[in-house]
Amino acid sequence: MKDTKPFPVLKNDNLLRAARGEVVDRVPVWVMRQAGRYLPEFQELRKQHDFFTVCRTPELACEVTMQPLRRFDLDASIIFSDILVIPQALGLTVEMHAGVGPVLPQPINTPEDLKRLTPDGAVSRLTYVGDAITMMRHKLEGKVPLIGFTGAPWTLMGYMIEGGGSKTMSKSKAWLTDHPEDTRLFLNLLTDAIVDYLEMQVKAGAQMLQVFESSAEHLTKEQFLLWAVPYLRRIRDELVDRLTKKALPLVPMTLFAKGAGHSLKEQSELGYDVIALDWTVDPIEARATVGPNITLMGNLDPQDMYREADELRTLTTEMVHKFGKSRYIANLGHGITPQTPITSMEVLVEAVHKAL
Ligand code: 1CP
Repeated sequence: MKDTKPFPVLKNDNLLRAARGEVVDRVPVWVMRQAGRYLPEFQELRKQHDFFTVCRTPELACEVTMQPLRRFDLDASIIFSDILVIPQALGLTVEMHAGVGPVLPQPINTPEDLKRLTPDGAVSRLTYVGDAITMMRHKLEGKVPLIGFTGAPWTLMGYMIEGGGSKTMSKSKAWLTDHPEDTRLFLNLLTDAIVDYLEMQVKAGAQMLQVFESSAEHLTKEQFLLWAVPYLRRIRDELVDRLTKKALPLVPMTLFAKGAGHSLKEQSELGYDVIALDWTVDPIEARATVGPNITLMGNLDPQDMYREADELRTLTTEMVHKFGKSRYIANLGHGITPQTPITSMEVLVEAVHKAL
């Protein structure tokens, strides 16, 4: 039976206040992939359960989501799942291979293959994510806000064509020139599924949303503006429209377009509340580019987590000083990597909170 009790009152809302440009008690900090392989308790649980079983079983997804919060004084939680649950809901098989990452054994090779996708009712095959979100809101007891997320259209299209991660994305990039009309169809199909999916997450209790355009790094600026930006805009516009019409909470949204530091101005004009930066972007330049009315998130180099504690502390403090206390959420510039020492997370979180 569905839990319909009201959610516990939020005690630490610094993340949401930072996203809305309100005054914070302390700079909020969380870490992309904060639940994951660098945690021994995650490794332990993964020995017993397949990756997508964890995603599909709300009790397990909540347990993993909770793991980093037990160890570190973080200001946000992010529901445990993966961006590739949308391709699964669209009818593709996705397997998680140890040491390799996601593998899609029957990728989309030609425009003809798009007929294999099953967009009708796709969101109804993702209700397990909503169930995990609702359960997690109760288990959090209002400690910190819960973030929901999705992959963005270009990034998802890439995995679906390449059949997994790719260093060059050469097949998907070939579509942009060889099949521009089918590319538009594909990206629009994904955009529709994403809007449904995000609306469902808000209904389930997500208090903030993040859109991961992780494969933006493969596009030229011109391609990013043509093949990513219009769909990112549509996601934001249609979601706001739906949430407003249905009197659902207008939760803050973050856009993380990795490798698209060349287009921060354009990103800042899409309506997202927060723009996440990868580590190649200079905080001072980013602020000058986007102006004062948008929140920035980031952007420590994940490799800095392998430095000595003193060095990491200094780098983190310097970063927070550059961004400042208003309209800022501290994070890494991409996901935390599997060999990161646990102590580095402790140093990072403490240094952020003490910096200002
Ligand atoms: O075996 C394992 O346990 C696999 C490791 C793992 C984990 C812990 C994968 C495989 N996904 C995840 C969880 C995950 N994925 C989260 C959980 C919430 C959190 O704590 O942050 C999130 C937000 C994601 C999102 C995700 N998956 C992205 C976008 C963010 C990013 O890193 O750019 C991408 C690109 C993926 C695909 C994916 N899933 C897993 C891997 C190893 C990858 C990347 C593969 C590649 O292309 O190299």
